[in-house]
Amino acid sequence: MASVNVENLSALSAKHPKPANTFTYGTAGFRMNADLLDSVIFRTGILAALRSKKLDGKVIGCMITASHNPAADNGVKLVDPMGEMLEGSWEAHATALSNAQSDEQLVDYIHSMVSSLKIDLTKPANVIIGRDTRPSGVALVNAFVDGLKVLDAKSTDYGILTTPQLHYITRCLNTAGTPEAYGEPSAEGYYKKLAAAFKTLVDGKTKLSPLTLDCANGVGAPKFQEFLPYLGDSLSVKIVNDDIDNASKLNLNSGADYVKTGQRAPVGLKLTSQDRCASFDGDADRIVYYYQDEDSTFKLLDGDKIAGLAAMFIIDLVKAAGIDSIKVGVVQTAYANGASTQYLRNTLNVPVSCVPTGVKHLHHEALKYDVGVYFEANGHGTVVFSPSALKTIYSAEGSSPAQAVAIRSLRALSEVINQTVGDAFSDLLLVETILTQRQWSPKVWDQAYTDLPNRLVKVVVQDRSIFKTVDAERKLVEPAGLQDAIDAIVLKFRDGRSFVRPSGTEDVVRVYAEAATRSETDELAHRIGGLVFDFNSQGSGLRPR
Ligand code: G16
Repeated sequence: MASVNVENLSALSAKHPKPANTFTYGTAGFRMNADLLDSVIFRTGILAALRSKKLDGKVIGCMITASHNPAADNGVKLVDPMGEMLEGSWEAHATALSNAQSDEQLVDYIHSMVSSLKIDLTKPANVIIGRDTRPSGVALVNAFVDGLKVLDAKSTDYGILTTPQLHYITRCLNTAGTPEAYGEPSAEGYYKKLAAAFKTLVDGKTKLSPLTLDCANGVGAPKFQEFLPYLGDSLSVKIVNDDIDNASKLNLNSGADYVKTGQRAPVGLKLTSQDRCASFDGDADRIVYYYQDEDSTFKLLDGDKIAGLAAMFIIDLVKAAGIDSIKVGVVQTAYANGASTQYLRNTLNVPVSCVPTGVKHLHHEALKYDVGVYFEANGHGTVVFSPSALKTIYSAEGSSPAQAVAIRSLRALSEVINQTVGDAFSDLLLVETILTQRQWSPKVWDQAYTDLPNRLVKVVVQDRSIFKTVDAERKLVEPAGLQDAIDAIVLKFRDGRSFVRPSGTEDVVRVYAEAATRSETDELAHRIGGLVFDFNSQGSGLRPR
């Protein structure tokens, strides 16, 4: 088939009419109220088939999820063959296909891609599909499969999975039988790989007290339950917020985003001073930890704290293994707490890069290091080992028993970490490994540095698309004048820092603020939020303050 079968496309497309809305492939794919998604997901199916054909039939992943968003939303993201996010340049094609106004425009765009990207439509296409627990997921999978049928793509539906499991399986399928084979391509294979590595890492160490795990009433709950038998008695976990039968409870007053944004414990979890707690988000690709201090203060251990812990541990391990030629680097976004960046640069002496929000940006930057630790403050991140670092780790023998132990730990660490994408299960095991090996409480972990007080607020505006940023999202260039007004306010606050950017997953503008004290931070966030709201809701420039 050298061109699209237009009759077939029209028949399938008629089942998925496009509403009047304009769509954009955002921070993590298309994401919005599920009622608007049918045509978008159908067309994303066409794109997935084209992507697979372009890559000689390699398996492309499709995850139907809206992650941390409310239950009424849903979304779709595509996964490239090695388990990473869809190549950036294809996002524009996804956006264009989703906005084609007619079948003719759709066919024309497909043909323009075929010709400009030299896609051979006679090649096979293979796509796998996973979804989270949202009730809207089933119909959206069907819409996606209809899109695949336009180009005769072969699909396998893996049903309910966490997002990172879908990334893992995609990579396993594409590397099977090669020297880079990543594991068995199934949820079971994933559990076995992670559990075996974790058991090696904590072998012979005194077990920690049980961890309380908030699963946001999402897919992480049944999947972690499924995972527990593989971990055996190596780890004790008490799962809370596991009600996936009541869809409206998904992410409601619970989960990593709620805990990070509100800096408070989720519902369904009574925090006491002895507890070590963690929260997943709705599709289990983010995790944050927390505990309560003796004076009953809530203490958050977010993605920045996890990055600091992981970097510290890996640096120590490569030294202990006698292979400190391996250099560690850390990637953050503008949301990283200023104190965390200072700790990484000045105490751990590691290079730190800052990139725009979205794990796709962090992942690419992290690949530049031998071992790249990347985490967003919201708890989304992982560690990637370069092929040469892995070669060094796997060929090292060590000249003392202590070196041999460290080498064994590094190998197991590269297995316990899901290197395809941020993964709450795998990150949990990484943190538990370090705390177990060090016999640290969360409080000891927290002592590495003290966070500057910070506040994240969402501002609902008329049109978030008018907000344009540069400098890794730290400065606004549009609307004109707004950045100057922000700067003028920030100057009045001790250690003040604030930036404004449009969300790529929710219909809001996010405002981040940091200052010397909690009350100054709250005031700064409030004033910048007010500025943004006034500007866009009135559409008439800045209100004098
Ligand atoms: C997604 C992305 C993250 C990003 C988050 C918020 O997370 O994968 O990298 O930090 O959205 O993005 P934004 O501020 O643009 O809304 P998730 O867990 O929702 O898939």
